Amino acid sequence: MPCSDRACRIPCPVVSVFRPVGDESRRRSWLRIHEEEDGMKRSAPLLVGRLLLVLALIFSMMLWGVGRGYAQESKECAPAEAETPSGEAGMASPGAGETGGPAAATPSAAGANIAFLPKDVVNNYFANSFKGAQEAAAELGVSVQQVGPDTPNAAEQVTWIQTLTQQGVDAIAVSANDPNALAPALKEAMAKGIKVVSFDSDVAPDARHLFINQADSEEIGRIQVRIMGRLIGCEGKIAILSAASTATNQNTWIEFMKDELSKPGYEKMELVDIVYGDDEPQKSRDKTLELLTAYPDLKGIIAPTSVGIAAAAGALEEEGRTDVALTGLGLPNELRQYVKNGTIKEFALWNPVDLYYLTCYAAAALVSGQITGAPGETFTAGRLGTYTIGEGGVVLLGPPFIFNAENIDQFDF
Ligand code: RAM
Repeated sequence: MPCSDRACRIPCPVVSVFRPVGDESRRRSWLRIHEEEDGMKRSAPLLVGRLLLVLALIFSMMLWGVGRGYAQESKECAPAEAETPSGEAGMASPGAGETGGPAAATPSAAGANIAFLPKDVVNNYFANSFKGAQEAAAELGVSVQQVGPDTPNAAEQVTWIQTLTQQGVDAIAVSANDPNALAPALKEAMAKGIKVVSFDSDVAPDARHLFINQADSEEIGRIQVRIMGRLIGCEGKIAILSAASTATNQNTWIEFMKDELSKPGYEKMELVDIVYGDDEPQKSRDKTLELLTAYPDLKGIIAPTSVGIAAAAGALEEEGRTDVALTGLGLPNELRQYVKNGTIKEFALWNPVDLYYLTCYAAAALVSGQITGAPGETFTAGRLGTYTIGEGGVVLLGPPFIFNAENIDQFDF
């Protein structure tokens, strides 16, 4: 009988991602846990002496692995029931994007002007993914623009919201550097008839019509701790390198990381610090180096930010700190070299191009009046299929991906 993720912990499940071929691959990805056959169970019954020898060998290998900062096995620290509501191979169900059944009418917002206002326009996560909005815009006959600060800055986002409101755009899609600081300006925009969609990083719920969430926030938070647990054998000091201290998305994920760490199985993992690199490469690098200095026996860093994880990877590589495990959220195109040279073994993300694509469709559906943002309403997002608005006006893109050396070359974003 193969080892079940919930039933046993050693030998460990190997987590990998696969994408189905053809159009389906553009709509949905799944994460599956391929359970490795238990070698001992495949083998013929062993003599007691041989068994003891094997166990002693495994034990000493584990000790060696933990000693150098990496477990040689993909050991899960704690069962994953809480974050697997659908039971789909250990990951959250998309909860939206369902296809099949009668499709909702295509929104007619032709001619609308939709403005995207990301945390900043320099970050590749936003800059390179805007093409998803452009793709949707071409299909919908709407026009899109992306504007915003050069560095993540809530005050500058407020100024941009005011400018866009004066320009009379039809919709603003915003990834917030601060959920509350942006709220008054967004409410003013809404009062003038502008549709407001938050994506990636939410604003206060009464300051937008919809939030397009890239994946279940709880799952995003927990999965990063679970990966780290596997990497360090569930033991050692870890730190979080975040983005802005006010960023809604990172702060939400960090709360779920802390909750995951409070579960039985993580007793020997200690979160010693949370630092903020503000999604700026140099600051993120400096914060990484400060962590290494402050905690010489640090075993791992979780960076739930694409800017942070790339900067941390560069710093660890330069410092030759192969004893410090690194995971978090990042762009395959920015982390490929670090995955190939072993600095990062696994990290997570979703498809940010699809996030822009979906956000554009949602904004158009609001502008056309097809939806108002109420839970239960549905809209169709082109190649991604039909989505249903959930509680709190939240739409989920889908489950997160896990990237590793085996699959990273399949992704180009
Ligand atoms: C950075 C930003 C963004 C986040 C990604 C993972 O690019 O902080 O908001 O979603 O990382």
